[in-house]
Amino acid sequence: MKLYAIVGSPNSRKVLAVIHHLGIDVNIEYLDLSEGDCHKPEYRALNPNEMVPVLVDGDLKLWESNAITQYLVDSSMDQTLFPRDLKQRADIVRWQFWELAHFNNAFGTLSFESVAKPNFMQIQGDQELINRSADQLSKFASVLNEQMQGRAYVVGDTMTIADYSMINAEFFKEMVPFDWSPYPHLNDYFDRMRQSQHWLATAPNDSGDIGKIPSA
Ligand SMILES: N[C@@H](CCC(=O)N[C@@H](CS)C(=O)NCC(=O)O)C(=O)O
Repeated sequence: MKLYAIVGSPNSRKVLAVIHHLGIDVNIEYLDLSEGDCHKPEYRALNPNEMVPVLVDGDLKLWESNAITQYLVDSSMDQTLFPRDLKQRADIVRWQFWELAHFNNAFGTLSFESVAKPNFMQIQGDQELINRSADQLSKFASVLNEQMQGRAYVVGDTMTIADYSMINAEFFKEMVPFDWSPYPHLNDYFDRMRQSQHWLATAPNDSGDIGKIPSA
């Protein structure tokens, strides 16, 4: 199997953490953001969205990070990250849909406009989008905060792929213009998850490495 990824990309990190957690052998190819590798014809043939991550397994070219996490676990012997039990799976899939559509849509837009654009791309973020995404984030952060009260993981009693999906933008958490103080259970959860060994293993060594091909 081969995974196309970008160093520091939140959606790449969520898949890389699952690969690390499973301890499976996947060939990782990092793309160079500044060289526009995502937009080259050979890459567009793998993912017409021109985004990472993409997993290639034989004739399967799979994009969408959450789909990749599910496929990787189902292809392995692991019984806990994405259990076979239908109700547990539905719960995990629900939270993966929710993070993509709501929580991380807001958090991701806020991170991109307020942090990534000015710091990594030397362009100004869109203030209207910043305001709107911060507004949306406050609504969805409340939902996650409530869910995390008295719980260690989003679903069940052990870590699942829903957790790696949920925290994918943690790198940006303290950098975005957003008051996280009303969400103590969410904050505790992020603090625990960001220290977990498989997540930590996916962190860039240096923020200067983000988007670049790591030196061997
Ligand atoms: N829904 C997609 C989103 C993928 C995505 O947003 N990828 C970003 C990096 S985290 C990307 O490839 N950005 C490069 C670009 O847009 O040129 C997924 O979950 O895989």
